[in-house]
Amino acid sequence: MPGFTPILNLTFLEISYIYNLSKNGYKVDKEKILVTSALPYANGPIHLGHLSGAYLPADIYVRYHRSKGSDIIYICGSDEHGVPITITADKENVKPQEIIDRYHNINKEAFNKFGMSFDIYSRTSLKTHHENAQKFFKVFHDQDLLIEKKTFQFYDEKAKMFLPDRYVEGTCPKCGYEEARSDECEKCGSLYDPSELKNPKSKVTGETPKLKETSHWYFPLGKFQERIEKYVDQMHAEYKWKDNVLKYCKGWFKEGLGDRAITRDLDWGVKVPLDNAEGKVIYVWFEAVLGYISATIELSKQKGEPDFWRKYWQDQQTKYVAFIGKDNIVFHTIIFQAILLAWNDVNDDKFILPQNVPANEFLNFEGKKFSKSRGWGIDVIDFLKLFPADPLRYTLAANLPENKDTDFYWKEFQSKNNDELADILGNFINRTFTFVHKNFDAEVPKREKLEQIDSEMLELLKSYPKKVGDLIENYKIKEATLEIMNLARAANKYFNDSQPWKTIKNDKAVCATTLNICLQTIYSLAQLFSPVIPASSDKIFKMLNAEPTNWYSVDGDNLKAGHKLNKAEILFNKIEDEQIEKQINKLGIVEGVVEADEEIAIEDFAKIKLKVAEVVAAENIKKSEKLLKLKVRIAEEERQVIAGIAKDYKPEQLIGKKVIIVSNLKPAKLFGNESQGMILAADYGDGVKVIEVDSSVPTGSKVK
Ligand code: B3M
Ligand code: ZN
Repeated sequence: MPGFTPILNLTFLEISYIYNLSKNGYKVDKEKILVTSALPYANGPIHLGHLSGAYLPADIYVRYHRSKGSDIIYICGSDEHGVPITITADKENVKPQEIIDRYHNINKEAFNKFGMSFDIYSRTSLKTHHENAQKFFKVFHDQDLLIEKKTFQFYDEKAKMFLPDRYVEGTCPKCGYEEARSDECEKCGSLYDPSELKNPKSKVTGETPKLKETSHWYFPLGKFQERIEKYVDQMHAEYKWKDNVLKYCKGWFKEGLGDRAITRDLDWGVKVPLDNAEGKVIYVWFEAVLGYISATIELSKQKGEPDFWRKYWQDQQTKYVAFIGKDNIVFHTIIFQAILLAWNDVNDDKFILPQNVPANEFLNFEGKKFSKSRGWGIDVIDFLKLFPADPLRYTLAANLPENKDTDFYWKEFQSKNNDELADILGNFINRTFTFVHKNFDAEVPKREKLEQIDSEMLELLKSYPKKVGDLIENYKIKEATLEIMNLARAANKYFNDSQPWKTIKNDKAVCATTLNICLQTIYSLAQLFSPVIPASSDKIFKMLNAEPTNWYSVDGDNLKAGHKLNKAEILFNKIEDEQIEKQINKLGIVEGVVEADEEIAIEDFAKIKLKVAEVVAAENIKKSEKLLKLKVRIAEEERQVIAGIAKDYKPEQLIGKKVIIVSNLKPAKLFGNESQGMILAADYGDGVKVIEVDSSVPTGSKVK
């Protein structure tokens, strides 16, 4: 097992390499760190849930470490093999290559726009990766580690093919879940032999598949169990693994690790590098984890430094952190370890193992799971066409599913942007800049005399880098984010309590001190927020006309008196209710698909009285862009209805139309006008259309 014990006999050079001294004398570790995020399948666009799981927390961690001066590389890329890809290709009737090219590019762009700072975003279809994965396979095969076994596997007679796991669905032999995969149950997490699956059905033809003989190579995971258990215990003892991750591993150990097939009968993937292996590829998970190494080798090639990757993967001083979502735990805590241990057993160039695997739980969307087919959720690439990345980064970071599943709500996104980024952070920066530009000629005023309130604020600033840094290093990134915003809150309070608008008149020295400290605080906020909202942080530095420094040199004394500031810029634009409502209304709408709704009884429906009405008058409502005031006639009766359709109709377009009204709705007041009913309209996300009734139907007719 590779050790993580520190080397004690260091030369002076090594010491200066490992430590660099920050400005204020803090000794800062110059750690060497390798970070990976799970390689997303290139079979569809990533959505917000992916970001919260394995990407944003890793990016914040990496950006923090760069700012601290750590020697860190961050590796990711597309996972381009396996059945998820071929299923998508089959559905669209195109070649897998077309699918991976499309989604690799879309996801790469989405990550880029989101501000992910990978050192490389590679892909497993590259030759570098195929060669690397085959090398591992070949070494294991040549060492007689792999076991060739004849097995029975599902075969679809009609499609004339062996069916990979995900092409077969049936009932889980352990828990009875009816949509279980051929060898793995999503519901209870158990793995079993495909022959144990009940009521199997082929997903290709819908037929019942037959078990047919084939042969595969198996990796003896069991041989490594003892060592992996010890490793997990040791890592947990030293680095405190997360409970969810630990629990998951223990469950696997209890079941006992057995032999796992690491080849498949498929033609899309990394070919098994043996003569007698026509039509067989390496199991996607076996090669995907090796994709992290391949991507780093690819990066080395790009740098023209072929051995660069070894400086991280094969230096026992490197700390390796693998960020993933909870559905990928076993592959990163057990299977990858076994592969690396098996390699290390027979080779001199030994790999390090992950020091931590901080898996996150899931992010849901407005109370439900993300589902493309039900139109529930939003892809990153689409989101970033509507709103900038930083408000999304901040909202997700403040709500990371670190210990339990969390939800993204559109309304919460709006309030995080408007009430926190704009009203707390943006406002503090804005009022400080306005004041300094007006009263101190856009220069950092001199700190002259410190009152208690000033010393306290400076103490707070000094304490922050370590406070936030410790949280990030312990993977408490959500808490770190909340703490940074707390500093902005404290800053506003400091501004208010110091009352510079008064002191400017009666004690200019005190006022100068206040504003000096406010500007130092802005500097601190720019640096502390830089991992979370990097683009905004850049803007703030630009406004300050200053450069970032080492994380641990941020101490309330970063701007010299007399330093000239630039003009203030708008950092965060407010998000209007309508922008949010439009998105909420789009949820659940999929063209060509009927959304599955909750059922109600006929009696429930009967409570709603619908009648035909004619619009006899219509006018705009002052100060409202959305509402129209209508007069409608229902038989002999006339009513006033306020309808939210002003964006789609001019008042005169409605007069004379026969519409449907909910006639027994409790009256409500909107913008001071009573509404005595509701007009039915179809909402298609980008607008509404009122439902019209044929003009021959008399008003007052019931709609049933
Ligand atoms: N592609 C699963 C996923 O995208 C898988 C991760 C591979 S990490 C080596 O969730
Ligand atoms: Zn099950």
